[in-house]
Amino acid sequence: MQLGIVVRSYSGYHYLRTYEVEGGRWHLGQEIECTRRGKLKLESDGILVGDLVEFSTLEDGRGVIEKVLPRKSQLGRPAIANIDQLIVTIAVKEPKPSLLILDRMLVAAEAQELRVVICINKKDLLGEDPFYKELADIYSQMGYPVVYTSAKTGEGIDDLRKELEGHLSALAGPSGVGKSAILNAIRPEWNLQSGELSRSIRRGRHTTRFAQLLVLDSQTLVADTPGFTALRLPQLAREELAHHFPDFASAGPCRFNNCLHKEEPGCAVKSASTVAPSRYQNYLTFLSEIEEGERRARY
Ligand SMILES: Nc1nc2c(ncn2[C@@H]2O[C@H](COP(=O)(O)OP(=O)(O)OP(=O)(O)O)[C@@H](O)[C@H]2O)c(=O)[nH]1
Ligand SMILES: [Mg+2]
Ligand SMILES: [Zn+2]
Repeated sequence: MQLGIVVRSYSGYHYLRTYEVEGGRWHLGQEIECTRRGKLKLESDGILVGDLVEFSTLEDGRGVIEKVLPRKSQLGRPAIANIDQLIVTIAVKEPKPSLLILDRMLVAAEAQELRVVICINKKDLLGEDPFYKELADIYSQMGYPVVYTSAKTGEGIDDLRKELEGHLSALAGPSGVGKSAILNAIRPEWNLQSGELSRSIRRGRHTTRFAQLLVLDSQTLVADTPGFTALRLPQLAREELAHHFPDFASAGPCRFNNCLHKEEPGCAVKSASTVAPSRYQNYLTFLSEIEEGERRARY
């Protein structure tokens, strides 16, 4: 049985690159078109891009996926398995960045214990607006690398490429922020489709329809993924949420050790000068969404 990593899927076919691991290093082989064994026991959500599989080969050179190996990580949006790093991508000005969506992506990444890089694209549109400096400061103080890029001028593209090296990453972010354009700037031969924003509302048009893994070198894979306009939180218990806010950890102990950082007296998070107001507000929003979901599940 051979091993493969799924790089893209459509209309019932899965395309994978064969691989072997030797001394912790990947050796990628050729691309194989596969179907799946009918009685294949599936992980949840079927076969995802990034899945590591065992496959057998048919006489015509095509393959049959026999088994999906246990996943090291799994995201719902973008739907991808086994990445170790998420490049959380937003854009300057268009589409207008939403800290709520940014923080949702970060919670999803933290819940899967992924390394995170924040990429602020369209740097060429930056101008003097202090908002972006504040934004970069908030997140770099939390320990996330923040990289400014411009797929248009090429600025910062090398910095991002360095962050990718040696990782299995995915670019994630709203439609139209330039995920595909950034990857084309890294490697023009990829020739990914990149699309205009809608003229009136300056939003993306969901140009990328399927996730696909691209090979930068044998140790570096990166996925282009479809953008979204809205994003739900992963399934979490209310007590868990604060664990996925790394900036809350430095706030010191609250009076109650089961503090949800809402209205409790002696809450250290609520009064912490190291927690940005937008972060705390978004935490409260997420907490009420989780509580609402728990209430609905009960009835
Ligand atoms: N000014 C400027 N425009 C950019 C930059 N990067 C991308 N764009 C433009 O933004 C638009 C959207 O780019 P895409 O690469 O399609 O965005 P995407 O994130 O892949 O969008 P989806 O595939 O829909 O998720 C295109 O018109 C690009 O030319 C940039 O750095 N600066
Ligand atoms: Mg795209
Ligand atoms: Zn508290």
